[in-house]
Amino acid sequence: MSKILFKNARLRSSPELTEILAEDGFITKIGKTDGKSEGAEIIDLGGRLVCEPYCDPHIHLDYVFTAQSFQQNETGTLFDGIASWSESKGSLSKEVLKERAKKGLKEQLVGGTQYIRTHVDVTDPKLTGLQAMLELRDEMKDLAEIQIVAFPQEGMYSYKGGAELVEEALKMGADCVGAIPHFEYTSEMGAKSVKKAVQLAVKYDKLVDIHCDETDDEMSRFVELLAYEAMDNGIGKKTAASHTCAMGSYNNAYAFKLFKLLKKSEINFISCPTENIHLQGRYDAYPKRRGLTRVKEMLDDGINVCFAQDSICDPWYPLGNGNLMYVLDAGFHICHLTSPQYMSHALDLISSNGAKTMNLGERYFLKEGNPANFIVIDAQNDFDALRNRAGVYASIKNGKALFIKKPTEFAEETFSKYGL
Ligand code: 17E
Ligand code: FE2
Repeated sequence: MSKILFKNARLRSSPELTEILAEDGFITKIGKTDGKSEGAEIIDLGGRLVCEPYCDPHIHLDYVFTAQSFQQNETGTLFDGIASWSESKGSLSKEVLKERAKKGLKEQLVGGTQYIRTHVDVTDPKLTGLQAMLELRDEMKDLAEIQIVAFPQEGMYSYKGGAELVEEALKMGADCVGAIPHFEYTSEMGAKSVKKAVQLAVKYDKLVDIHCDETDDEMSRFVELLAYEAMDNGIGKKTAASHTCAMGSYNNAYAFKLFKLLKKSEINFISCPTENIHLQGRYDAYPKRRGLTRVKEMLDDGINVCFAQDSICDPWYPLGNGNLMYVLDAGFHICHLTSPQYMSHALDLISSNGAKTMNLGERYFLKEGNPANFIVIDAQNDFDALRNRAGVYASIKNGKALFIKKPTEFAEETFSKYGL
């Protein structure tokens, strides 16, 4: 039987220090443990902030670290990213895909992420990427919970047999249905793909996550169809719209009408700030659009929005390291979230809002009776964490530390001489 007492923990909900007792991988007490902690191993958190693990609901682990070996994306557009990937993807073996994905996953884990949704390209008759990710999901289950999206990168209908490959991937064990309506040859094909995705989700009891309107084209309006179809089929909460960049270009008259439906449908939104500030605006001269969805306005309206990494060194985005704190920092700036009401809850965007999107349910939260999964952040509160882009000091999974970093050691005599 394992028993660990985490002392001097600071919860996000209160500035007072407290204690967390984990027994056999579960949280048995939050608060003063008195006699209950006798015989426990003690880990002193030094007053650091304890938070539910970060969630990254949008990453492409089958794409990571391909940027350098593939044709350079000179224009930096989404479409040239897809062209570069399409040209070379056939050269990747399952083993290579898995090795690269593991490297990406490790960066995510070290950044404090424990819940991951990976969008896997299934427009490949051999479904090599899918097989690699299915194996990865099982092999890594003690380190991270991974959801797999059957994502037709080259289209459900523009790629021959795309819709069938998505269905096959769901039968093989993918957790979510994907689509890419703005990339299909015609808007009719795009609409058909959205309807098909929802139909497949209902048929196989899966979640939905669509790459939706990832373009500055203000005419790209698939999100309204997705929201309606999800609502009409009773799966709004199980549905996510990723990117929705075009919403940043909609006129306000349309956006206000749209928001009523989005709210009612209860679908979730995933914004990828670093990728979309990089990919969008590429066809603009000045003024140049930011290319992000309406994060602030949706939050104000009570619509669930979260941030995600999307890429680690792939044909779409040459940087990225899986550290969601950097993504959060970028998103806060780009979306004008830098005022107290957002900054005091900043971490929600990379933790609980992502968990809601992933349909993790109550078991995700830091509560007595739940699995002891949490991270320890080098900060005192959300504002402090955001301002300092604070690092994750420790990540605890099922009561065991995945890592604990060493605290910074100051050159004492130098700092104290100056009274610091
Ligand atoms: N594929 C896509 O369609 N959009 C993206 N942002 C990435 C891959 C990274
Ligand atoms: Fe993506």
